[in-house]
Amino acid sequence: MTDTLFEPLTVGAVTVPNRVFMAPLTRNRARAEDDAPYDIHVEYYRQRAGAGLIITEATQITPEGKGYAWTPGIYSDAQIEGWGAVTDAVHAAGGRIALQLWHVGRISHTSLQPDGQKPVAPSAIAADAKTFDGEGFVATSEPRALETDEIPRLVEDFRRAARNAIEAGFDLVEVHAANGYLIDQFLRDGANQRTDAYGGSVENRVRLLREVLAAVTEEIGADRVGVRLSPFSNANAISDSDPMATFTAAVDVVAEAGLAYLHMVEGQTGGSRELDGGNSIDALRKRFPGVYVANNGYDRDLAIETVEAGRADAIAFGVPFIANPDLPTRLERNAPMNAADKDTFYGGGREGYTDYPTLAESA
Ligand code: 8OZ
Repeated sequence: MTDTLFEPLTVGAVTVPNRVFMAPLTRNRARAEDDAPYDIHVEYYRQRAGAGLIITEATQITPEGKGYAWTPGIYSDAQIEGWGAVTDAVHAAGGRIALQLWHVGRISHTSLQPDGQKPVAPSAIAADAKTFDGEGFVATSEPRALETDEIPRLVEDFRRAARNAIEAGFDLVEVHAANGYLIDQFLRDGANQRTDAYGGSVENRVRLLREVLAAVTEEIGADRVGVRLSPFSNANAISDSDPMATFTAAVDVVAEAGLAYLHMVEGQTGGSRELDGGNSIDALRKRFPGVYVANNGYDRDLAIETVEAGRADAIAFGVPFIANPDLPTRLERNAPMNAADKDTFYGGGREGYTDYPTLAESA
């Protein structure tokens, strides 16, 4: 008998051959002059085409959505062309790939923003967080609060990016609403102190998420759209006085939008899976009737058991996929894993990126 983890699954418009997904992973290797992916990205993603679904690294929808050095975009012709070479290579290797649409909001630095402007956010409250500006780690800049009449433009930026992703050949897009970036900043009262229709009540704080999902699904079809949430993570110093209430409403918005999948970071991003009393991933997950993708700290046993028990439909692996391009094969065979080298996670070229061997190459 095969474990369900290694069996096919339909995710909206695509059917995938296994439930071992590649989680979105920021690697800071885009071409410096135009934030476009190029040859090394083509090779990196092609090597990982055995994933049930690849979800790309977070990709800024506009220059203003950028918060770190050397992250890729999806707003220029050169970027669409670069990503087109990536999707062609993944498809030729038999894979499927989603683009993660990203706006960092206040997690940025003026030196990374167009004309050195302040980053934008729901409120003019700096995050107690750091970013990487290409030379070192720097405190994130104090943002300016978006005017109410700027929000339609922001929603249109997400819509256009989704359209660009389809033009570049992506099978799906994933809206990044996790880890303390712009949409998460609107969701949570620690970052959102607005007094207009986008702040205050939970109903108002989920409004941006609802409008972004409406625009993106209208543009490319709900069966090509997923979303990532991190309800109980404090990544990038995000906070909320009642995350269970906030994310109950947020998941209801995702369910109403009829998305292809819901992807959640369970616990602290890249950290503990423990939740405070009263918080429950399971209770949130049950409110969404579609495909549920679980992430954070899964090993082989927990992944097999979780999917077998029906607690998740697929598992997204991050760090293990950095070091093991053929991760689904290794998991299925219970084969040894390559160790990941943290020193080459962010920035650089092929080293620590495209040089991890497959099982066959190691033999
Ligand atoms: C690591 C470094 C920079 C950004 C996230 C996009 O946490 C990221 C990210 C991760 O979602």
